[in-house]
This record gives sequence, C-alpha cells and structure tokens, in this order.
Amino acid sequence: MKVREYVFETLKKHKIHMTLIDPAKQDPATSGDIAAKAQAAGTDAIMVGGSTGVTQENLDASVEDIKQRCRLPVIYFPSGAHAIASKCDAIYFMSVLNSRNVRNLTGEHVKGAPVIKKMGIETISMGYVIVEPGMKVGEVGEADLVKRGDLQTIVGYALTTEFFGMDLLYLEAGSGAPEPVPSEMISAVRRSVSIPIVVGGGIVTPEQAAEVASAGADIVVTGTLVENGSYERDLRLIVDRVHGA
Ligand code: 1GP
Repeated sequence: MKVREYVFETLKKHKIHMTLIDPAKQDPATSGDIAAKAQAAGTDAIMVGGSTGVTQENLDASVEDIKQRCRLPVIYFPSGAHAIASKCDAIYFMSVLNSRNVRNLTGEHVKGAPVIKKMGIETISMGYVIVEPGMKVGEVGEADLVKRGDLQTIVGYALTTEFFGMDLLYLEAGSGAPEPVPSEMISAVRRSVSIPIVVGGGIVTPEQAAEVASAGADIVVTGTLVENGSYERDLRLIVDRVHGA
C-alpha cells in the first residue's frame, strides 16, 4: 500500500500520531532504537528530517537503521534538495508557503524533483506554514511567521493549500517551541478546509496532544520528546490520547 493511502485509510479509523526523528541529533543506531520504541508505543509512522545538519550520509545511515528496527512507514521530511532519502517509503513534497525566499517555495523542489522521479519515491504533497515562534525552521525557512491568534491569515494559507490541491496541510510552531500552535487557530482551519491537518512543534505532554487533536488536528507530530532520556511512557500516553481524540 502506498503511504498516502495508508494515511488516508488510517484516518478513517482514528487520528494519527507520527514520531519525528532528526538524523543530526543522534547516531543512526540510536535513531533505530527510537523508531523501535515509538512503534512499541503505538505511533503510526516515522518522519525523518531536521532543519539543520542533515546530510546525505547521516540521513541514509539513519533511515537504514530505522527500517531495520521498525516496520512502520518512514516518510522523509526534507529541508532541501541537498539530501534525498532514497530508502524512505515516501517524501513530503512540501512548500513553505510563508517563506520570503522562492527557494523554499519551489526552488529546492525544481532541483530535487528529477532526482525523486528517477528514484521512484512516492511523493505526498503538503503545504507547510510556520506559526510563531517558528524556532529554527522559522529562521532557516526565512518565514514571515503567522502571528499567534491571526485566524484570518492562517485560514488563508489553509485554503490556499487546499485550492492548490495538496494532500496535507502542516501547521508548524517550530521544533522545541514553548507552546504548540494555538487551539483556536487549529479549530479555525478545521472549519475552513477538509484536507487532513498535521500539527507539530512544542507538543510534549499528553494534555497538549489531546488539545491539539480535539481542536481539529488529524495528524499530531512529536519530535523533541524522543531526543531526551526516558520518553516511552509519555510517548505511549500521547499516542493513546491522539488515537482516542
Ligand atoms: C518539528 O513539528 C515538528 O518540525 C516536531 O516538533 O520537536 O517540538 O516535537 P517538536
């Protein structure tokens, strides 16, 4: 089954949790270990990527270890065309819609697309919008951050994503954000579009995950949580709250 189909079929049953693994943050074996533990905790898919420090080498090595330790779909979450994960099951073909730099809108895509085509990797199209505080990805993505609480702008981006015919919309607060995207923004987007909404950035507690999912997120992403110490219990609780929302 294609990954896109897996996502849409799973969403008919329950909301989805995805675990983001940044290959620049630990060695490949540890990335594999995180994937195994995330699978045991019930996560639905693994995303691999990061804003800085991802190279073709650490990406390929991490994906290899992740694939060895886990049978979930592995989706590449790219930061540019400099590294393309040929061993992933799919790639988010994503445009940073609120970037000031055309490179992040279509520039890297023009470079990467022929490579993706040649490798035969499945693409899942996604509009990616960065909300304050944006953290590192807000900086490197050169984003005109959407202000927290600016419902009109976030709904505009959401409708733009849907009208462009993209598969998914990602609302990003930035990895390690002190708080997730506000619930009222997620709810306003939910009322405006019917494509699945992915929400990530700053989600570290089961309560936050439940709030984001109840507000209207279909797919909840956590990354930083799995980078430090013992996260297995919290991850399990987060996954349960997302599945139950
Ligand atoms: C970052 O949305 C993801 O792109 C995950 O964020 O690391 O804060 O969980 P966290």
